Amino acid sequence: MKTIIGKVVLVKKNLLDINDLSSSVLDRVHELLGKNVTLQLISAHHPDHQFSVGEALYKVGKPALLEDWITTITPLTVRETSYKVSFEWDEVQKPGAFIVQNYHHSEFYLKTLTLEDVPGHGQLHFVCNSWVYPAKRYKRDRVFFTNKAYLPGETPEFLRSLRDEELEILRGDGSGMLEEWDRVYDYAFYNDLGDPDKDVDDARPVLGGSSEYPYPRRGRTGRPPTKSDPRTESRLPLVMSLNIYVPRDERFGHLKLSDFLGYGLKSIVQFLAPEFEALCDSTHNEFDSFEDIMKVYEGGFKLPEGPLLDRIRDNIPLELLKVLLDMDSSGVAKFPKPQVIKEDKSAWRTDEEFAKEMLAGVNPVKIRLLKEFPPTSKLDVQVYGNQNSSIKSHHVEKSLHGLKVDEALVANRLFILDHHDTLMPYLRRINATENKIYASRTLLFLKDDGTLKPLAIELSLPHPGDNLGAVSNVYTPAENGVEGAIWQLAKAYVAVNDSGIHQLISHWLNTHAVVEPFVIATNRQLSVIHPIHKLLHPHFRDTMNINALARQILINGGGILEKTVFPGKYSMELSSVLYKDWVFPDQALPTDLVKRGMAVEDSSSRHGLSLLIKDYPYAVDGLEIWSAIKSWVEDYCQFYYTNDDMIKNDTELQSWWKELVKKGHGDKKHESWWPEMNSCQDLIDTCTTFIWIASALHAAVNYGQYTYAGYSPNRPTLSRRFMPKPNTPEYDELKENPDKVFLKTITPQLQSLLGIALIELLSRHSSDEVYLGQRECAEWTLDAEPLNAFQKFGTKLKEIEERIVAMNNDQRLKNRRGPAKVPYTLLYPSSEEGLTGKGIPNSTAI
Ligand SMILES: *[C@@H]1O[C@H](CO)[C@@H](O)[C@H](O)[C@H]1NC(C)=O
Ligand SMILES: *[C@@H]1O[C@H](CO)[C@@H](O)[C@H](O)[C@H]1NC(C)=O
Ligand SMILES: *[C@@H]1O[C@H](CO)[C@@H](O)[C@H](O)[C@H]1NC(C)=O
Ligand SMILES: *[C@@H]1O[C@H](CO)[C@@H](O)[C@H](O)[C@H]1NC(C)=O
Ligand SMILES: CC(=O)N[C@H]1CO[C@H](CO)[C@@H](O)[C@@H]1O
Ligand SMILES: [Fe+2]
Repeated sequence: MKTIIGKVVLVKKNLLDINDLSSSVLDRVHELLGKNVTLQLISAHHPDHQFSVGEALYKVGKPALLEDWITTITPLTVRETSYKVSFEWDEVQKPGAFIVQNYHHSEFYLKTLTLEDVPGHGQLHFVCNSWVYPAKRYKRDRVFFTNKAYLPGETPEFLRSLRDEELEILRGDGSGMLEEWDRVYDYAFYNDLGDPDKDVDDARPVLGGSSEYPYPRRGRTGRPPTKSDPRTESRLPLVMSLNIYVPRDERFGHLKLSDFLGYGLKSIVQFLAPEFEALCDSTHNEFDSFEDIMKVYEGGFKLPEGPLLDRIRDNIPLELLKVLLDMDSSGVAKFPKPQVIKEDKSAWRTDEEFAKEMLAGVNPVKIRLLKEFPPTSKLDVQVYGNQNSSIKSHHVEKSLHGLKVDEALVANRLFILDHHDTLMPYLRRINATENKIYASRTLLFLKDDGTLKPLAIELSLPHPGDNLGAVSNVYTPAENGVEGAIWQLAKAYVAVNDSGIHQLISHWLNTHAVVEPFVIATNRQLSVIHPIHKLLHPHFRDTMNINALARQILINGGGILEKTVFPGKYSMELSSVLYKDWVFPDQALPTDLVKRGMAVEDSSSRHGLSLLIKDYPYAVDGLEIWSAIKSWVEDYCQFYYTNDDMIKNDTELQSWWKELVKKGHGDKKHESWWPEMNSCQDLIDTCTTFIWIASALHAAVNYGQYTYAGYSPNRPTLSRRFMPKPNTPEYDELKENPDKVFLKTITPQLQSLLGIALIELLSRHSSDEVYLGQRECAEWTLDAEPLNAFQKFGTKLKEIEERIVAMNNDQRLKNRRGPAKVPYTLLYPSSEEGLTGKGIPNSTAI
């Protein structure tokens, strides 16, 4: 009998949860009563051991105790504690897995087990990263595997049944309400956003499961249905929102800012929102001047005394208020100054900055090459009438530097930000609310110096008669007088439009929502020892958790999103309509750029693409990151799969892909929308696109929110009046006091503050963020070649950082800074903690 010494690293619960100090005391009591934590190694049967058919192929060793739980005083500074464990071992085979039993009172977070010297094998690592609850919570044992990756067909015989059983546990049986300690990954529709039991007005359509409202699936929670509508799931009370079910290991497992963020979001909603509408009506809810707005950032802004301020003071600890609203006890708020106004307070008003932000702002993913003039509509003529653009050559030719429209078209110098077709079908309903918006088209011209200038903005409303088309007005640039004021307003309407589409589509739908089915399908179908599970897992971190929280308080009926973006209660419904256009392979950056006409294929160029606007910072940096991800994925996949048959033969991989398409994105299961999974290339393309979406694409549209929209006049989220028409009192007011009219039109004061507080939270990096090219645990796999390839990936990302810095300092690249002098860093891979406007975390985590 030999002894193998092991080291277990874990985090006790009381360290993560300051409200639960009693758990450590109770654990000690249990320990004194002889109830403890045991580990048992699992190996193959001894080769010369006889066993009959049907007998388990593996052998479970004797239980070994975690030693010194009582005497190991939990240090308060270091979060992890390590324990010694001594196994008695007489097998020849090395262990391939272990079982852990927790007989304590409370759960702990098990990080790793390291066996120091396995006879004949040396050191052996088990990477666990999982919450282990008291044994009575589980029907079957908790099993963890070594860090060697195995394809299903190559799994050692004795681990095979354990591998399958573990997946069965994770899939669950599809029934019952899921509890805190459960680990089940299952699918559900977005049917928990509304609350029909409260009021008809609080009901929302079920998103997902119908051709009218297709949607990606979310994680199932199994809460009972509402009384009024059996198809709608009941909601958790707001005070419970942080307890919404997600599989245990998907919850923020770390003592970090994101816990704090969750708490912060909840506080904003719980204590600010209820009074909100009443307050907005009863208070003078306008900024009176741009100086007034500046006070928000310069420390002179005070919330009016009244119920809101009282509520805030009574309910939110001062410490939290400081972080959330930068507010002191007297109600004076002071937000950090967003970068867009740091260097120059008024550069945001220029046409150049307006256009530059379409290439290097927070929503750089919508601009397209204009291929026909005037722009046309794809809306159904029978329903909507003629929705083609009313922009004429005479509107734009004065600004084309001597070119005719046709010449500019042929020279690929006309671009468009087109928000016409998307919103037109919703305009009547939205305009019947307090929000007044237009469908918009913005035409731009590519100048010789590589920058864009806006040529014309068309704002359209539906004709009052059915299918009679659009009523449109075209505005062209003007600097002074009332024309100048009108032009500023026209740009603001476009910005309102763009900020709503940004938040709902570019951000929420195209990253957060579409990623979740991948998280679910992977955990259900690919074992933790499957190499593709190991590849993708880092990119899942916190996504289910933040999405669950979002359903509770952000995107729900009456939540912050509906309050702050222009489609109001139709917001989520609109995102469902746009999901109809979402196609997975088109999310690959090169494909997206080509589809938008922003690049053409060109095998002689770097990355095989030639950009039509050479200085398009999102695309330039994005392609670098894209190709770094791609080579990493190639190196990794080619190590495990040496031919296409291995892909077809991999049963887990095939079930995974089938389930993702048929269930996870089950409303888009048409095969032509998806790549097949028959070759190494299919796998590489799929994993590259997924990693791109979850990491870089999300970073590009998320972490710049405060930079650009933290100053609401630059990216207002609401518009409340239409454009003033000549010979009206509003037009006269515009002549006299254009700023005042501007401020009366865009997002009002309190909604602005709510919005600023929200995006400040969302733009932050937490202290324990893990960036692209980094791993939390160096022993994440045993296989040497993937480890080397990963190192190469990290080195490449460092080189990209240097290149980005150099480009940002290059005066010739005018779009990298623009008039507001904000360097483009949203795809700069690493970052520090906080509000930095850069960094690509591995996953869609906030
Ligand atoms: C819109 O323009 C396209 C392209 O010129 C044309 O084919 C179509 O008939 C126009 N639609 C209407 C309703 O006039
Ligand atoms: C915003 O965009 C949508 C479609 O993308 C459009 O229908 C809507 O009218 C736009 N709103 C404004 C204010 O221009
Ligand atoms: C695929 O599976 C079949 C049957 O299990 C096996 O005979 C074949 O060798 C496998 N091919 C590859 C490339 O792994
Ligand atoms: C970050 O992303 C890389 C690239 O795929 C991944 O290998 C790594 O594990 C991730 N880090 C963590 C721990 O999330
Ligand atoms: C200008 C405009 O189209 N306004 C319309 C907005 O919606 C309301 C309600 O449908 C109409 O009455 C307005 O005419
Ligand atoms: Fe996000």
